[in-house]
Formats: sequence, structure tokens, C-alpha cells
Amino acid sequence: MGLTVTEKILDAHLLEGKVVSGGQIAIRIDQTLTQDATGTMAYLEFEALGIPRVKTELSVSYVDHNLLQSDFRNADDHRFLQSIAARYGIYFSRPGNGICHQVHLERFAVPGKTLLGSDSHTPTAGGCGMLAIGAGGIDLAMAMAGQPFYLTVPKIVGIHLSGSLRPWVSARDIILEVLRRMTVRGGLGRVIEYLGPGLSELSVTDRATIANLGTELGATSTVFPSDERTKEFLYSQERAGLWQELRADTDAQYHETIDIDLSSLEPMIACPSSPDNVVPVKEVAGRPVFQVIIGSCANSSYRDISVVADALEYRGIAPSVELEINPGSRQVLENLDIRGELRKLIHAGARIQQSGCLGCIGMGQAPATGTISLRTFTRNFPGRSGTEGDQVYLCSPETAVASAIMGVITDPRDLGDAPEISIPDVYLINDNGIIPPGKDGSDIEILRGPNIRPLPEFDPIPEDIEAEVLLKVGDNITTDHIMPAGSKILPLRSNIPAISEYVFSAIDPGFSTRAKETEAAIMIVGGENYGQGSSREHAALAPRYLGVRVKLVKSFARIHKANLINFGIVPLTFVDPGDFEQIRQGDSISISGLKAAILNGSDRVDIDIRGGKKIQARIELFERERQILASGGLLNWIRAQNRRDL
Ligand code: MIC
Ligand code: SF4
Repeated sequence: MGLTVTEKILDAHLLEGKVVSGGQIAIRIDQTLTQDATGTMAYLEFEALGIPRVKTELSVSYVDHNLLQSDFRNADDHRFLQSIAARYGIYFSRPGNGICHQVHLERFAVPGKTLLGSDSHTPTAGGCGMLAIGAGGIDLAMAMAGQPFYLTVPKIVGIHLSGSLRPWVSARDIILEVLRRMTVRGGLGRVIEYLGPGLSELSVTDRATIANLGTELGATSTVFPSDERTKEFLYSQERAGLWQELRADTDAQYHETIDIDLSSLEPMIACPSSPDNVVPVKEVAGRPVFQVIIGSCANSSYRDISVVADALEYRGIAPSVELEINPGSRQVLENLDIRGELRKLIHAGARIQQSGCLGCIGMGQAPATGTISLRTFTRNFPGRSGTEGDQVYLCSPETAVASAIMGVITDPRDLGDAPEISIPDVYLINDNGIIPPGKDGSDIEILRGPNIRPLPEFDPIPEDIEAEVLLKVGDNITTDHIMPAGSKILPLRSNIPAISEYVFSAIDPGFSTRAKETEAAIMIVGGENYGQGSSREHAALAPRYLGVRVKLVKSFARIHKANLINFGIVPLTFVDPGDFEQIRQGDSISISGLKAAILNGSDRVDIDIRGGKKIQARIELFERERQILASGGLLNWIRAQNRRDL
């Protein structure tokens, strides 16, 4: 039987297990990337492993999230990250050099290799034929230490593209259509692989947009083949020598297939406040717009911004709109400059920002109260923009610029002829923003400001648990609900006691105070797809610090579940989802023999709810995960084994 691209990459990197969906395998990781908001913790964890130098082929540390230096804290973290990189053999991408995923695609992505990143949008590099996966910081630390990455073998969904995109319709509209069909849960346990004749329409940066937003489906990754378009991209980055062809066999088998005729697509838009709340733009056209931002790791390539520049030329921005441009990388910015595109943006009155995540993670750019903000970003979860009750819509650069010109949400086809975009055959390449490591970093001093606090220590799982249900929530709770980000909270990422004050603050401001007053262990109850969104391990680490020991939900998002295990929080699911109604916030519960059940491989435990009710919960864990959990987390487990191979 023929193989898919994903299976070929998994086979070539397989260290343990069989590539049979649903089972657990261990794979070799060739490259890692971290960003600053998750990186400080990942490197503290890496230091705790006591390895002299990273063991990957390539590791890169990016500073792109915490760019606002309103006091010493983010600047301290940047210095820490730079010194750690030099010490342990890691490339360092300076603040302002660009968003990790865009820069990685441009300068480091290699078809056929594996990439693990401490950011959920790491699959962006799948646009260049990599198998790229997001994970928590401690999994990154292990990969940098040369350890395998463990994952559940995903099902492979084949999305077959045919036909040609019509004018003003672009890659973003393809993935918006996929999100509309599959929803934010449709990709759980799956890798999405694209195939078919329509692929020749899509450049690597278009494919990267689609791969990036596969994360919003809950997918483990998204993979594109490596073909002539990939070769052309690597050539344009002066890295043609790294190209290799990688295609699915013609008789490859997919678990599911979806057909999309590109010529049938029209401009689409995700309405507030979920990336899958997608409708055709014409359904919401005419709503007044206050702010338009082009940027984020989803849509800020050279092509994306030059479409905007060209559409704006001779037109200008509506007086009611502020238009902001966040170029994905310094390379994008520099090429826009030398090719005359930047001038068009400046002339039209756009605000040109530095390259980085910025408003996508609430580092500035918050919209005004009660107004619509249209963004080419990844996520529009409630309040993520920094404004309470925000109304954030997500769309293509084409729809964004048309709306900026007209002052109301506009189908770009209403602008008339689409601009002809010209992409450089070879970009101006300049790696001044990337500092390679020296041959030996052992003498380098690690610079730790007062913002860098040591990692907290956690005890193993107790034999039995008496807990209080301190919070009950519904479906699709995101890590932005659990551990919010934004300019006020992000600088606390290296300081767990301080950041834990904000756990659940957006939905339950009294949570951390109640948690500190609770003597019993804490349980959280939730619905489907609990923990969707980011890879931030702080959404496990900080609740654990506050005493959360068990989470009982209908289903978990992949990375969040892995993070819970890594920090010793027991992830349980309802055997009968109807039991969700049986348990209330404020209930006291007990689980006797929890540790034994975890260690002896049981797949169920009984939960006694005070007042006499009893429900059953499922323990869905592989053997290694059971051991880690019982030890109280990954670092405890490694210490307990006294591993000398690390
Ligand atoms: C995000 O887009 O939510 C982030 C910020 O990039 C996160 C990582 C983080 O919380 O630091 C992600 O996507 O993993
Ligand atoms: Fe940065 Fe936004 Fe991309 Fe996250 S989704 S990496 S915050 S640009």
C-alpha cells in the first residue's frame, strides 16, 4: 500500500512503535524552535536536564511575542534568551527580526525534516514539506536534549484541491472554507495533508497560511508535499540545495478525504469570536469597521502585504479606519522597501509596525470599545485583542484591504480588477537579525534578571484524592481563558508565582484567591475540546501551582492534555458525557485509589460526589504518560529515573 507524505516522514523518523493510527510512537526531532513567551520556561527546563549543548540538527530561539518593553521584565527575558542561546548552541533571532514561523519558513525549513516548536502554529513549516508540530516547553527541552518526541499516531485527512482560485480569492479563503466545514474540533487527532492538481496554484507562503491555520482545526499538523513550487521557494531564499522531492504515493490511503474545487470558493470571513464561525464576506458586508490589521504568522508574507499595498495605490484608507501593517519578518519589510511597496503603504497612511506578533497576542493594537476590528490574524477568541467585548473578524489580506478602503466590511471583488502581484524570484536575503551560536559556548555567562524565577517543584500524585470543584466551564475553553496573555500578563511568563494570580481571570476573576484559600486539592470540570488554542504550558503549570490536581472534561485538546501530564495534573474524561450535568461547581469529590488506577493501567475510576452520587471517569493514557503523571510530572520522572543518557 502506498504512503502519504506524513507517513513517509514519520517512517523516516520512527524510534519506537508502529505507525498505526491511535497508537503511540516516538520520533526523532531534527529541528526545534522556541519563541520568547514560552521559551524562557523551556530553557529553564532544558537547564534542569543538565545537557552541555543541544543535540538537534538545528535549534532556534526567536523573540517575537513580548516586544513591548514597558519595564525591565521583557528586556531581562530577551537577554536571558540570547545568553542561553550562545551557551547551548542555539541560533538567536533578535527582537524585531520577525515572527518565528515566518522567519523559520524563510531561513530554516527543510522538506522531509521534523520540527518541534513551543508554539501551536509551528505547523506553518508544513507549507515547505516538513512535519512540524507544536508542543509544550518541556517537550521542547527534551527534544533539544536529543530525546524522542512521543505522539499519538494521527489519522490522515487528505484534502484534494482542484480548479483555480478566482481573482481576489486567496489561500486564506481556502482554509476558512475548511474551518467552516470541519470546525475547531474537526482536526483533533488528525494530520491534514493537501494533494491534487490545485496545489500548483499555491506558493509555499500560501501553503504556509493554510498549514498555519490547520492549528485552529485542532489538528496535530498540516503537511504539504515538496514539489516544484517548494523548489522555487527555496531558490528564492538562496537555499535551493536543500530541496528534495516528497510526494504521496498515488495509491496512498487517507482516513478521510475532502474535495475542494478552488474555482467555487469566494471570499470568506470568521465572525466573532471563534476562528470557525465562518460565513461568506457578502453575508456581513456593510458593517462599519474601525480597525484593520494585516499581520500575524498566518498572513504577513511579502505577497500578503504587497496585495494590500497595490490595492491601496490610488485609493487610500477610509477616514473612519486605522490600518496597521505588521510585517511577518524583517525580510518581508526590507523587500517591500526595495521593491517600492512600502512607499505605497506609507503614502496611503498605514501605520507600519515592527515585525512581530504585536496585537495578535494583545501586545498593543487593542481596538476601541464596541467597534469592529478586521484582522488577518489566527484567532479571535473573546478578549484576546485586549478589549473586553471585542468584535474581531478574521479574513484574507484582500478582504481586509477592501474593507479598509471602503470603511465597511467589503467583498474585495467589489473593488473591480484585482492587482497583479509580482513576487521576487530571489528575495533580498539579510541574516543580520539572526545570531548563530559559536563552536563552544561553555564559558558564556547566563544573564538572569530578577524577572526570571526558578521552576516550582511539585509532589507526586497522592494515592487518593479529595478535591473541590472550584470551577465548572463549558465547551471550547481556550488556553486564553485558562491563562490569559496580553501586555500586562505576558511579562510574567518567567515567574510562575506572579502569573498564577491571573489563572482564569478573564472568566472568573476570583479564581486564584479562592484557589489559595482552598485546602483540598482542586478539580476543574469542563466540556468538549477543553484547552484548545495555544501551546502555553503556563495553562498547566500555573493552575498546578495553585493546587489544581484533576481536570474532568468531555474531551481535551492535544497540546493542553500533554502539558497537564507533564506537570502532574490528572486529565480525566467523562465515560458518559451526560454526567456533566451531575457535577456542579462547589461540589466536593473523592477518588479513592487514583494513583493505583493510573499505575496499573486501568481505563476507569469512580468519582464519589458528596451527597451520594457516583460517576465514572475515563483514564486515556499511554504507559509512559501514566508513569510521568504518577511521579507528579516530567521533570520528577526524569529525576526519579536518574537518567544518565541525557
Ligand atoms: C498564541 O498565538 O496564542 C501564542 C501566543 O503564540 C501561543 C504561545 C504562547 O502562549 O506563548 C501559541 O499559539 O502556542
Ligand atoms: Fe504570534 Fe499570533 Fe502567530 Fe501566536 S498566532 S505566534 S501570537 S503571530
